[in-house]
Amino acid sequence: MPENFKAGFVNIFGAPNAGKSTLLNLLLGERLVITSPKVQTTRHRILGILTEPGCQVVFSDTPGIIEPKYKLHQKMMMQVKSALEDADVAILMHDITQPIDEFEKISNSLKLKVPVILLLNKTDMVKDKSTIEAEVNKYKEHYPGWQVLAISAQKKVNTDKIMPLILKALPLGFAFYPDDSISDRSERFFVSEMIREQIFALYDEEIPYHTAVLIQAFEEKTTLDVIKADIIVSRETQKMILLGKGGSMIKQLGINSRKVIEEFLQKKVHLELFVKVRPKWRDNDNYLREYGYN
Ligand SMILES: Nc1nc2c(ncn2[C@@H]2O[C@H](COP(=O)(O)OP(=O)(O)OP(=O)(O)O)[C@@H](O)[C@H]2O)c(=O)[nH]1
Ligand SMILES: [Mg+2]
Repeated sequence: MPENFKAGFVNIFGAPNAGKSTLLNLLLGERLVITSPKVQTTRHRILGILTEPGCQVVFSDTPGIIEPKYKLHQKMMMQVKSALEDADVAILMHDITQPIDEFEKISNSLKLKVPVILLLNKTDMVKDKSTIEAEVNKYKEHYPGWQVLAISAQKKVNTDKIMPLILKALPLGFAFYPDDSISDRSERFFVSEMIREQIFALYDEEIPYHTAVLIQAFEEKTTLDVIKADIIVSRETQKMILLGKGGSMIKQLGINSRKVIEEFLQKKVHLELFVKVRPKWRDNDNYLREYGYN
C-alpha cells in the first residue's frame, strides 16, 4: 500500500433528475456526461476519472433509481447494482425540494456499507437559508454517521466542500487507471450520448424514452470525421415525429448534434442520421445488446 496516495471508486446514486450527471461534470471540471431537465437521462454506468497529485478518484455516474417497467429499465438498474458492488465511497444525491420519504425509499434499497456523502442538491431553488439548515439537520439526525452537505451543483454553491469530504473517505491505494485517462467509455459512445442529449432537448413527452442511438460508422479523415448514426424508435408514428414536417425536425437535430460533436472532437464533422423503427426494442434482449445496454 502506498503511504501517500489515495485511490478508489466514488459512485454517485440517487433518484432520476437529482443532478448526478451535473455533479460528475462539475467534479471533473469538464462536460463529460449528458444532462437534461427530463428524468431518466442517464442509462449507463459511466466512469469519470480524476487524477491529481496524491489521489485518483474513479467516479461513476449511474442511472436514476426507479422501479423497472421494461427490460431497458432492468438493464439500467443492473448498472446501478454494479456500481453498488465496487463503491469505496457512495455519494447519494437528493433534490432538497423533494420529501425525505422519497429519499428514504431509495437509500433503504441500497443497503450501503461504505462511507456515505449525502448531497442535498438544488439549494438555489430554496429561498430561505434557514429552511436549508433545517433540512440538513433533519437528514443528519436521520442518518448519523453520514456526511451531509447542502449544495447547488448548477450554481456551484458549497461545491468546494465536496472534494475534501471525498478525500477524507478515500482509502490508500494505487491508481487504477493511467493518469491521462478520463473515462472507460469510447469517443463513439460519447458521440451517441450527445445525439441522445439533443433528442432529449428537442423532442417532448415519450419520444426520448423510445429512442436509442447507434453509431454505425465513424471514419476519421484528415480534414473531418464522417459519422453515421441510426436513431432507433419503437413505432412508425414516432419516426414521423422525429423526422418532422418535410424532415425539418431531423434536420434541426442534425445541426444541433453536429455542433456539440464538433466541439467535443475539436474537428469538423459530417453527420448523417437515419431513423429506424424496431418495435418493442426496449423489451428485446437482442436489440438491447446491439444498442449497448448489456
Ligand atoms: N436548479 C437547479 N437545477 C439543477 C441543479 N443541479 C442540476 N440541476 C438540473 O437538474 C436537471 C437534472 O440534472 P441531471 O444532472 O441530468 O440529473 P441526473 O440525476 O443525472 O438525472 P438522471 O440521469 O435522469 O438520473 C438538469 O436540468 C440540471 O441542469 C441545481 O443545483 N439547481
Ligand atoms: Mg444523469
